[in-house]
Amino acid sequence: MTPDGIACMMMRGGTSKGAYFLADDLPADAGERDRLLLRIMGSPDPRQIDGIGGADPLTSKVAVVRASARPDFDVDFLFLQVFVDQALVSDSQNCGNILAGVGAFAVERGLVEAAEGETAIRIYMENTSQSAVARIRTANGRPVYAGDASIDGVPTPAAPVYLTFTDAAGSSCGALLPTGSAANEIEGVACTLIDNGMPVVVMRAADFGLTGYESREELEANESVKARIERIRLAAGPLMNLGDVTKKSVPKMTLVALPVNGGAIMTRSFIPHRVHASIGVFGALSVATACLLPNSPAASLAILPEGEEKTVAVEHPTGRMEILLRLDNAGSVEECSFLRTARKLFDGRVFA
Ligand code: NQM
Repeated sequence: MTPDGIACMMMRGGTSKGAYFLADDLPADAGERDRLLLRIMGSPDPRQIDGIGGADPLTSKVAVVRASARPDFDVDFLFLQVFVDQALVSDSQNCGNILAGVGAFAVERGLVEAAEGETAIRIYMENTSQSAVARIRTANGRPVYAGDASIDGVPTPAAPVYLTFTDAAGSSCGALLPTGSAANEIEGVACTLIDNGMPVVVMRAADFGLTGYESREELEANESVKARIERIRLAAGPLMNLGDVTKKSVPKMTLVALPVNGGAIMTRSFIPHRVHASIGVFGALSVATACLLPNSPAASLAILPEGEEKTVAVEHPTGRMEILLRLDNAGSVEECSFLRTARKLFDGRVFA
């Protein structure tokens, strides 16, 4: 189908890994593009043996990037989740981890001219029609990947990538709290249905008879908890203006517990059928925001620093994700920043 292959760069973005493409190198027709991406990643197959996907939702991701025609942006970024064991490609969610590699990719492909020292790239996120600014290290016209910034979930330090968002609320649900309330009940479980960059249902682990400190493997082996969480997810979808979410990777389902590593809250996230090895960027932002809402199930467990500008550490199975939050006078999140890292892994041609 593609005898000469397609230009593709594999990058680690934050704690995820994906195939990055220029939009012009992929078919313009979405159906044709998705069929090609399934073939490239090797889906559907739990091992993705006949493709470059890593047999895990966190390593079966695609970034499609183009020079932006919008006046205030440098590039447009479309995120696509390629399901591992189903023939599905979804644009219904964004991904802040894969976003962390977009700035470097844009410089690598000549879409953005690099400044000396640091380059700020203004990114339009097509999935949610929202904006991000990524600040990356650059020298001699190229991205710098080596550095001493560490993020939990990645064993090697690398150059810092700072991501800043100012308009994350209601990314996919139309409102931060699509039901108008921070405290809802589904199947007898107290839930916050929230969207500050990612639709997430936040619930107390204790309400499932769990501690919230279980391993990814333990939770994935717990069939009755998984079935209950999926029932709640399917009920939450329409309440969050997401419609029937049977075939969607949102909302994410996050269980929270008291923090134990000096952070604000402990989490375990179902994304939605596997358990995240850490937590997504926007996922963490939505959970941190739920902690700020007085009547939410998360607020009763969260230990939050004082002040209108605060670092909230969301604990997860492999460490913590720190978010710098700036609140407005009403106590709502006005701006937030994350430290991530990214690394080019290979650049070549991929065959379908
Ligand atoms: O929430 C995984 C990831 C993500 C998403 C997922 C993400 C985010 O870690 O911004 O980054 O929740 O499916 O890549």
